[in-house]
Amino acid sequence: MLSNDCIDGNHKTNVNLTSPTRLKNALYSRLVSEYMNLSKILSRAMGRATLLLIVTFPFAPVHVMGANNDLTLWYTKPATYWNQALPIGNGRLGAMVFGSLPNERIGLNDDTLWAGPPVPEQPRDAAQAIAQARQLFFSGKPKEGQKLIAQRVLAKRISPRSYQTLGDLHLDWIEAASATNNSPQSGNTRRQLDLDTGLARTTYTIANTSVTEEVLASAVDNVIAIRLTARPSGSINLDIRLDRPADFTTRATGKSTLLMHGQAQHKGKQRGVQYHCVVEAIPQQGTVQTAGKVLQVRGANSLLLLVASATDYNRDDPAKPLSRDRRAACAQTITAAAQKGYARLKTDAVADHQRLFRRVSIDLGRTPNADLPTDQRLIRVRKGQADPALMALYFQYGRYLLIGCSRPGTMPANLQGLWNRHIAAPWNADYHTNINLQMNYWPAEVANLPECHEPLFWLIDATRPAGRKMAHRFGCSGFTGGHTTDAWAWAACQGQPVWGMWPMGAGWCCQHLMEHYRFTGDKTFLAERAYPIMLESAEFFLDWLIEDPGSGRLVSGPTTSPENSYLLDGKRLSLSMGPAMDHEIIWDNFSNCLEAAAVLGIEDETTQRIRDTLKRLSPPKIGADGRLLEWDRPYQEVEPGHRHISHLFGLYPGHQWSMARTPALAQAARKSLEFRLSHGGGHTGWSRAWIINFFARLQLADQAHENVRLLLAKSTHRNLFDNHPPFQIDGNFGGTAGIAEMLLQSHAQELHLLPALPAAWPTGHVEGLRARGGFQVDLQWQDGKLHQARILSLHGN
Ligand code: FUC
Repeated sequence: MLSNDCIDGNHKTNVNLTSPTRLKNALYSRLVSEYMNLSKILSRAMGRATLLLIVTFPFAPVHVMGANNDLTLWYTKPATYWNQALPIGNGRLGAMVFGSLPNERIGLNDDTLWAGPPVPEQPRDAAQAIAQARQLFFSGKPKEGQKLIAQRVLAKRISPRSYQTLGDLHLDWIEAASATNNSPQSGNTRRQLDLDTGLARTTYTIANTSVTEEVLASAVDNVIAIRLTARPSGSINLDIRLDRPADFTTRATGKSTLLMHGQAQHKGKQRGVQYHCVVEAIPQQGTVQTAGKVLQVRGANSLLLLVASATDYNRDDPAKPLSRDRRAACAQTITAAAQKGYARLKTDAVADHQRLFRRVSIDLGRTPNADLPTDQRLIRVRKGQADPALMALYFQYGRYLLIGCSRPGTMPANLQGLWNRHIAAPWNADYHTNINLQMNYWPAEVANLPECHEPLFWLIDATRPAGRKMAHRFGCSGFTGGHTTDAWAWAACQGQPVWGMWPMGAGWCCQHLMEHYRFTGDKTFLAERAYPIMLESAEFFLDWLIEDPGSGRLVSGPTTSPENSYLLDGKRLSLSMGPAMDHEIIWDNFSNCLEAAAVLGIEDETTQRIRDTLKRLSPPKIGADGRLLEWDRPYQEVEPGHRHISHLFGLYPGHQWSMARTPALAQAARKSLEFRLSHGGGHTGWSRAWIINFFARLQLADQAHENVRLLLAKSTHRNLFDNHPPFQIDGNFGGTAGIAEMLLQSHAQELHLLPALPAAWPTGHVEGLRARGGFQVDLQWQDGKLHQARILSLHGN
C-alpha cells in the first residue's frame, strides 16, 4: 500500500506497505528513500512538475507480459434479436448493428429524442404536511405518517415520458436474398465489434458474392457511416428504407436521400421532441434511385451510407425547443462528411476514439477459450469455466460503452446508455438517481475517461432550477432532487412512498463533482462549478435535518431506504425517520463541502454551520446481530435479499468507512452484505455490480471475483450488455468500476495497489488507471504478487 499525503512543493511522500504486496521493509525503505531523493532533485529542477515513481520488486522473476489483443466481441451468426446486436456510438448518435445480411437492420438512436414534458411538481403545501408527518413518526404513528406523505407530499407520477428510439435502417439485399436458399456457401461468416477502433464489421458470403459491411459512429464528423464493399464488383444490389415503431413519416427524396421525421409522443399525448433523420446513399459505380419510401441501389462496387439526425431539443434550456431547420442541419452534416470521404472519416473517427480508449490496457490472464466466439465463451462461463480474458474484455467494454454514450456536450448515459429500441422503454430509460445514473459514472475517473463524466455534471446543474423549487416546497433553502429525472431536468418526489419519497438524489450526484476534482486536481472546476453546486445541496440538507426528540441527534425523514420495506406489527411500511443511507449521503455531501472549502481557502458561516451540523448527525448503528442497520432500529425487512443495499453507501461509493480506519463498521457492512446475499441478493445486474465494489472495498478478493463471474454468468446478454433483466446498462459500468476497484483503490487518502487481487487472476497487468490525488498507475503482478508498479504523479503530488 503506498500512502501519499504530500501536496506541497517539497513532494514529501510517505509510503507504507501492507498485504497483499508484502514488501520486505528494508528493500522498501531503500526504495522510498531513493524515490524521495529523486523527487527532491526533480522538484528542484522542475517545480511542481510531473513525477514518476517506478517500484520494481526484484524477488519476483522478471516477466514481460504480452500485449492483450483481445478487444473484440465476435460471433458466427447474425443477431436475431436486439440484445445480440452490437453497439456503436459517438456520444450523441448510436447504432445497433445486427449483421443480419441479407436483411440487415441497424437500430438508430439520438440521445435527445424524448417524449414529454409535462413534468411532476411538488404540491405547494408539502412542507406543512412533512412537519405533521414528522410528528406522527416521532410519536410512534408511522403508518399515519406514511399515509399523510402519500396523500399530501408526493407529486402525481406522470408517465411514461420515455427516451425513444430514432428508428431502424433496413438494407434489403436483392439478389442475395433470392440466392439464400440455394447456395450451400451462403451464410454469415463473421460479425464483430472491435473495441480498439470502434468499428462494427460484418463479413458475409452469399452464392459467389462476398460482402463486407463496416459501421462507425464518428464524434468528429457527427455522423454514422456504413460502408459496404462486395466481390465481384458491381454486385451491390439493395433497397434501403427507414422506419420506426411509431410517429414517423418517411420518403425517398432527391436522387439519393432518405428522410424520416416526426415528433416523439406517447399514446398520442405528451408530445415531445421533434426529429429529422437523413440517410444519403453514395455508391461507387452502379445506380441509385428513389422509389416511394425506398432508395434502390443497383450494380454498385461499393456503397457509403451517411446517417445524420437533428432534433429541437435544447440542452441549454430544455423547456424552450430549438427553432432551426433540422433537415438542412442534417444535409449540412452529410455534405461535409461526404466531401471528406470514407477513408478520412474512418481515420479521424478511429483516432478520436483511440485517444480515449487506449489510455488503459488490461490483462487478467489467458484462457483456452479466448479463441472462441464471444457468445460461446459466455455459455462456458455460465457452465462454470474460468475465463479471465472475458472479464478483461468486459472491463474494456464498459469503457468503450461510456465513450460511446457520454461525451462533453451530449446527454448523460441513461438507463440504456444511448441504445434503445423502444418508444416506451423500461423505466422510460430515464436518469434514476437512487443508484443507476451514478453507477453509470463510477468508472469514469478510475478508468481514465474524466471527460466522459461531463454530461452528468451538466445534468446536475440543469436540475438546479427545479431542484430549488422542490427544496422551497419542502420548506428548505438550497436545491435537491428525487429518485429520478430525465431530459426535462425536473426535480420532485413523486409516485409511491417506497421509491418516490427520497429527496436525496441530487445530494448523491454531487459526490461525482468532488470525485472529479479528487482525481483531476482541477481547482478551477472545483471553485467555479463543483463547490457552488455541492454547497447548494448542503444548504438543503442543513434545513432538512430535524432533531430526533429521542436521541437528540439530527435525522433525515420521513424517507424510504431505496426501495426496501420493513415490517411493523405485521404490516409493510417503507418510510421512517433516519434511514441509514440518508445520513451517509448527507455525511458525504457535508464532508465533501468542507474538504473543498479547505482546498479553496474558504471559511465562513456556512462552513461553520456544516461542521457543527455534521457533529450532530445521527451516526451509523450496528444491530445486536452485528449487521449495519438499514433503518434507525432493527426492523425486519420484507425482502431480506433486496437488490438495493443502500445502507452500505458509506462503504462504496462513499468513503465514510474503510477497513483500516473503521474496522468495526466495515465488518458490520460485511455482515449486512452477506445477509443480503444469503437471501438471494444480487439478482439484478446492477445489484451484482455494486456487490463487486463492496467486496473490493472489504478487500475480499475471491468474493469480489465470484461476483464478477456471476455478473457474466447470470446478468449478461450475448452482446455483453448488462441484463437487469431487461437490458439496463448500469451493470456494465458498475462491473467495470468493480474490476478497477479490485486492482487499485485510493478512497482512504492512500494508493492501495492490488487490494483485492483474486486467486483466479494470478498473473496480469493493467496500465493507465487513475487514482485520487492525481496519479496514473500501471501495475504488473505475478503469482499473486505485485511485480512492478509505475506511478505517475500528474500534479507533482
Ligand atoms: C431502480 C431499481 C430497479 C431498476 C430501476 C430503473 O428503481 O430498483 O431495479 O433498476 O431503478
